[in-house]
Amino acid sequence: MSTASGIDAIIKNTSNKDLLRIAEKIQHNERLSETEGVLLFEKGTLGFVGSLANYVAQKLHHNKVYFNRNFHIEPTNVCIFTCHFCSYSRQYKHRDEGWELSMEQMMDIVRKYDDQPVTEVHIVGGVHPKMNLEFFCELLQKIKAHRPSLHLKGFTAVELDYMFRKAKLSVEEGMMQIKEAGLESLPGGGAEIFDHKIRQQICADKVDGAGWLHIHETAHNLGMPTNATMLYGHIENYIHRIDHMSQLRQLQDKTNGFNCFIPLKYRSGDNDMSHHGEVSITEDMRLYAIARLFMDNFRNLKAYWPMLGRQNAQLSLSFGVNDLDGTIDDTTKIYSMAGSEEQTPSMSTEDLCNLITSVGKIPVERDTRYNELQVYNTETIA
Ligand code: V47
Ligand code: SF4
Repeated sequence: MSTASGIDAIIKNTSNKDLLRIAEKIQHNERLSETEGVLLFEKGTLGFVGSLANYVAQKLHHNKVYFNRNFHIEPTNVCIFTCHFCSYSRQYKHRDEGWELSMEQMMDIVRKYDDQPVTEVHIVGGVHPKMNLEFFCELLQKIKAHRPSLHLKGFTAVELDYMFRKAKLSVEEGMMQIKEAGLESLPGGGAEIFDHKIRQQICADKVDGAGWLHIHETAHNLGMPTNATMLYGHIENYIHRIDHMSQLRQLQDKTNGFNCFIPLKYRSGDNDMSHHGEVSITEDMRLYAIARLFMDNFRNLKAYWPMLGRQNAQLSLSFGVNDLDGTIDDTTKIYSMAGSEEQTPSMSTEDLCNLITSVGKIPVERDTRYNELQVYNTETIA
């Protein structure tokens, strides 16, 4: 644990004057510049960034680690876009190799959870040319009618951009329509890396960084919280990571509409970029820690365990992470298809709580907006 005396020790033992200045800034709650962010990637050892990140996370959350009870609906993996890192999608011409769920099949998934205390459904998938705004508004209305208390989180900015353009609506008009149908918040997908040159090389044909940010800003202005992601560990460099986080930090200053930041590690299984391989666990932990230090206006840093693997997600709790997402079952395929160790990602509440308590932290069930629903202690874990 990095306590106040812990940070004094870090400061005392740091000889590099730039790193020392960073540690002092963290101690005094001052914002890091982009140059300092890049410097942390270049010079900050795992021990240095990890201790500082732990200090910040402890100050914000003490020992609490959040999770929620949710399930996923993935309407289709047929997609008109051709992101080179994606192992999940199938082109429209090869749609017989993929899946396309009907309205009834999706409602069957919702009904499967009728007796379970889930609070959120996360709806996300490929961009199918025949699944349009009208279709998804009907789905949202049906789910709300069936279970009004379920929070509807859905659709990446990539899916929304396509739906709105196809319906010939502005982002503002489209967002109002889908909110009216029941959508309450947006997941963070589709952000990848905002830098134009890198984006052109990995996912040229979908909404660009400015478009992604505009969709999220519009949602925030309508009172809908959203998440933010960053796909890292492929062809980007440290400057691109900091630029991405900086753009998110600026929007958060303006709207305060982001719930959390979720770094997504590029997984190399079975896609066009497989030859790039994957970054090491040390690099993952350094990234979480630096995100915690740089993104000073994001309270919540999430490690998405189905992507990272549960042991690495557990490790990240000592590097600034305070959220492990949810008790998802095997309805999410995006990472198992990209080579994650989690082939059928499912964890019971008990498993998740044990994973958290075994590193000395306190599991707290939250809702989508991070209201605390239940603080677990050893007696309440069942
Ligand atoms: O945008 C696709 C990523 C994202 C790969 O908001 C890959 O709570 C790694 O955004 N290796 C979609 N990542 C998933 C997503 C998400 C996940 C969990 C929680 C939330 C949330 C959002 O998955 C895509 C892309 O960045 N992705 N392929 C891959 N091979
Ligand atoms: Fe389609 Fe999303 Fe895969 Fe890109 S990442 S190809 S938008 S499913």
